[in-house]
Amino acid sequence: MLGFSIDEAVIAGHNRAQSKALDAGYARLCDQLAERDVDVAAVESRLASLNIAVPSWGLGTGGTRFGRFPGRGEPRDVYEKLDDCRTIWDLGRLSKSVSLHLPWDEVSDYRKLRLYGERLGLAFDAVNSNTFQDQPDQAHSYKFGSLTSTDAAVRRQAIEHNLQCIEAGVALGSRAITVWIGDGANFPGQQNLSRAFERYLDSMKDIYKGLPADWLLYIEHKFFEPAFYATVISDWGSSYLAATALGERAKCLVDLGHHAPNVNIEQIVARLAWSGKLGGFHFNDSKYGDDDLDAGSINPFQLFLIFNELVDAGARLGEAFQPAYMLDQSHNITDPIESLLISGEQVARAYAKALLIDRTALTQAQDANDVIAARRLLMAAYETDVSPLLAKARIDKGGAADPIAVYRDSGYRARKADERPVSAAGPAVRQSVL
Ligand code: AFD
Ligand code: MN
Ligand code: MN
Repeated sequence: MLGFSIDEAVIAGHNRAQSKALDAGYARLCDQLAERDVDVAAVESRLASLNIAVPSWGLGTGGTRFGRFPGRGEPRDVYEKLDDCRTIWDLGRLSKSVSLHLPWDEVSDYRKLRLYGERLGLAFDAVNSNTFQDQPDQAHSYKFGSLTSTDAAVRRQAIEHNLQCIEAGVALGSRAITVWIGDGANFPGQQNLSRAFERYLDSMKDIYKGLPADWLLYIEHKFFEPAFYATVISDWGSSYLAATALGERAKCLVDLGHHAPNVNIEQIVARLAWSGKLGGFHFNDSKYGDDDLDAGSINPFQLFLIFNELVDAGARLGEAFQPAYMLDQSHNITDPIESLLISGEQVARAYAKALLIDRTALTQAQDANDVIAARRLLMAAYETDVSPLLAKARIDKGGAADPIAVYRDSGYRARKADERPVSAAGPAVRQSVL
């Protein structure tokens, strides 16, 4: 594995060619920020420690229920996915960890996989379980639900799968499991809404018992699909109730695509942060539903407003507040590596802008009910072009000034197309994205 990779010297060469323009842009921005009394060094140190995990399932071309249009040179197994993660890390320096999905990434030896990841300088983020699809060798079907099934044997099978995910995660050095289920009802009357939730809690209690002491369990809610009438864990309220019933180490995970259009997601973030139950994010963007488009591609302002809440909560709650950041996207018509690079940068951009907000002045404006002043303070931060800060953060960590340009010039994908001839079975990809 690994094969072709982009040489450090190539990245350094690209950076050198742009260094004069970059330095000038950076100096201009620093002058501007100094006038606004922004502590640039503090912003830089926060940016330097940002990590946004890559979803293993986002490294192959995604699809919809209508079809999939695979690209050339896609990773064919989890090892090749790690090779691509390493490339994303080399260029963007924002995503040092990868979030695996079982059984899509199943291997016989997780310790060997861990060593391989470590050799590439990568770490393993939360493991994701999958009880929303049947696997060829499984005894019971999830057609009518998994953790909430009316059949105890089905529930037991789904619980065991989650416990096996934890076991694999322990071998990988992961510290969390994310549970998203597709369980629910398509028709009114199909399911007793209260009893389904009770069965969910019973099953999750068994999973929670199997959680190592230093692990977190993330509960991911989603308002619809594949269940179209009622999803068991449909919203942050259900997620919060479940996380509270389970205990301290159960937290809520917010996937940006899992809300009805127009829902005020930043307010949900504020509530969950306030209650101590905000576990983390799946970043993506959408226009209609769970579109799984690239983060920041449709509504970058919403992403900024979410980070405004996160920076605000971080200032109040201190070091203990460490939500996990992951991308969850389906790259149907773009090169996944390019989409993931751009998405990571969009998340970092939203964060950097939120760090520029003058919080003392904002609090004063809010307390004085000075609506326009408060808005202007937010806009002053949002309208600042932080590109020079982002580029500097990347370069300081050894990344590329312009990751996409280096990636394209390197011919990486064409080289991988030669190294990874497509087999008849094709790569494991996510199967159902609307
Ligand atoms: C599905 C869900 C959810 C989840 C992902 C991985 O909608 O976003 O995080 O699969 O299990 O698309
Ligand atoms: Mn998700
Ligand atoms: Mn989703």
